[in-house]
Amino acid sequence: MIPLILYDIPSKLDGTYWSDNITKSRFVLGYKGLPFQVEWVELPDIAPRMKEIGARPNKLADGEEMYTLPVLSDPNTGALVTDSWEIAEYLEKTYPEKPIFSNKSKGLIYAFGNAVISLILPAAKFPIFRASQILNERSAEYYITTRQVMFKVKISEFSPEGPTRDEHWAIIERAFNTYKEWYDEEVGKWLMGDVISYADIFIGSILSWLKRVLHDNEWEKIVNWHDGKWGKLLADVEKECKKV
Ligand SMILES: N[C@@H](CCC(=O)N[C@@H](CS)C(=O)NCC(=O)O)C(=O)O
Repeated sequence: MIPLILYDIPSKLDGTYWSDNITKSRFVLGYKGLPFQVEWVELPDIAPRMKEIGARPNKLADGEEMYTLPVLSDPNTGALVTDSWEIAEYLEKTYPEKPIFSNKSKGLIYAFGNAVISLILPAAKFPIFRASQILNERSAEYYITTRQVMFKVKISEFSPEGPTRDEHWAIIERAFNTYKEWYDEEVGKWLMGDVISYADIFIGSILSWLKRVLHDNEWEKIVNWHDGKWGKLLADVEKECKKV
């Protein structure tokens, strides 16, 4: 089998990867045991590089088009797939062994992912601010400029220490309290009990992103909630998905 190619954004961190959306694809590839190589693309180079290889842009909520990563190229089939959800669907359809949407759970997991994001999104400016600090210089400059336009505030106002940061922490903690309630509905370490699914990969990718972009003492705070549940879940997902 020819290795697949995953297009990812580098950072200054050890191991380089950081983005939650791209980690979702890495985990699915790892879980399914598919060989792959990574091509690192700095943020300002995504659009020209994706145009060059013929990848399609993503559609944003407002209908605008934007080139985003992850993009996956599969030289075994000629497929070139944009967007982490479509990549998961493509890999499941093309390589059905070791399913990530068992028991026809794709629709439910799609809804689950949206629910997960909607709870944490109001605090996103905090991890986004931290992400701006771990990117390589060109990407950081691009990221800060584009996110300032997106949120219509200066990066220094994204999550200043004090009441704004405290509110972000309160939102994140409430989100994880709710995720915990959902996990508690089943016996077993995964959302679906004893079978790992894309739902766990989704949460695992968010945990991985938080662990990577936040400061160590900030990640420790999350690890200390719910008797260490989130650190353990991330370690379990990484183990199943052969941390790459
Ligand atoms: N819905 C997309 C979102 C992907 C996305 O937003 N990717 C970011 C990196 S995490 C990106 O490529 N941004 C490009 C830019 O900011 O120009 C997915 O799940 O793949």
